[in-house]
Amino acid sequence: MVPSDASKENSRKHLVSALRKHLLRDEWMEVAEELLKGNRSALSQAITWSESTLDKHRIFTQKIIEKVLPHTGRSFRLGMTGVPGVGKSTLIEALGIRWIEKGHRVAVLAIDPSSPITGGSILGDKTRMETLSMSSDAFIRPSASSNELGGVAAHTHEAILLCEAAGFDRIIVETVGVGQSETAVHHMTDCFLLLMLAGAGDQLQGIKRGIMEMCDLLAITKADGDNQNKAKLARAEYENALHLFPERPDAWIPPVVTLSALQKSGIDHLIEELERFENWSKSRLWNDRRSKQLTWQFETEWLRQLKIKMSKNAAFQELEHKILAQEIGVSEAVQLMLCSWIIDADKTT
Ligand SMILES: Nc1nc2c(ncn2[C@@H]2O[C@H](COP(=O)(O)OP(=O)(O)OP(=O)(O)O)[C@@H](O)[C@H]2O)c(=O)[nH]1
Ligand SMILES: [Mg+2]
Repeated sequence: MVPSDASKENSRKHLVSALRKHLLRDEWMEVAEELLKGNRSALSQAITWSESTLDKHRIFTQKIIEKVLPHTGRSFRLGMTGVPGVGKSTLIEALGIRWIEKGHRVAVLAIDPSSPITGGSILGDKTRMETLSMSSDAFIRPSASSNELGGVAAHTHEAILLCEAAGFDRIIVETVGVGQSETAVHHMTDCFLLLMLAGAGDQLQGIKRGIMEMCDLLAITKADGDNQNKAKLARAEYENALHLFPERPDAWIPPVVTLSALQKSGIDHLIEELERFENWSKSRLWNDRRSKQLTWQFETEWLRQLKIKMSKNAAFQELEHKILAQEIGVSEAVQLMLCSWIIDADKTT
């Protein structure tokens, strides 16, 4: 029997779709396999896909993450923050090199929603991390440009997992100390390091209490030359301030160290304190903190995706207008929205 035109067309479509699936599969699979071998180009490619808004790339990312997930989680995730110019990049260079000398592999990620134009503070900064960026045991990546913190947070979380799968066991997540991004970094790391300058005006006034409460370790930077004495004084002052905070659930008292990244002094002491914290944490609330990281990520991500979906929804826009026209209260509007949503979901099941 001669096949009809319709059935020929069907089998052609079937073949094309099977071939496309095969090619797509090969593309992400190859990157995932290379990434697991520690290939930095594959890691870069995977992170680029994870930052893309194309559906195809989202699918690639989900597939890759699913494949590499069993190989993640075995790193020390260090969050680092401090005002512009405090010395973050210079410290990352010194700390990263020292860690590599000790046999680690170091990944540096930036989270900086405040500068969508420069794409994160790291971009213009690679010159301050010249030696580190040339090492084959280092990987440096600026954050995706985005105005929106939730988006950057999601990308950074995925980037952390991908770096871990590629064998990086020391991950530094850097942020400029401007508002919300510290909270995001705190939520996605095991240890939060706050960098402070000595003698920068009225010392304790300038820092938000919230950030000091979040930090696990505080470092006074640029403790060299004439600045050494000021740095010592500042250390005593911050130690006192930190003692006044309520006791933490893990009973850890954040230590204050002084260092000079330029002269490479105090770096080993910082590493010792980081290791002391890691050990302390591992014998106490490590798993709890990791679970909280995932819960926070889950909540942030579903809210973000929900917001994107809702902003295109006609009923949502109508309710928003009614709220602005003061025809309806916010709480009632949300309730109506959820009700119509549940009814819609029921209809489709
Ligand atoms: N004296 C001294 N200067 C330092 C030290 N660390 C950094 N600097 C200088 O401080 C300036 C700022 O250093 P960065 O490392 O770029 O600071 P940053 O925090 O990364 O700055 P942003 O990327 O703008 O947020 C540079 O001129 C550095 O050379 C240090 O340990 N001692
Ligand atoms: Mg910098």
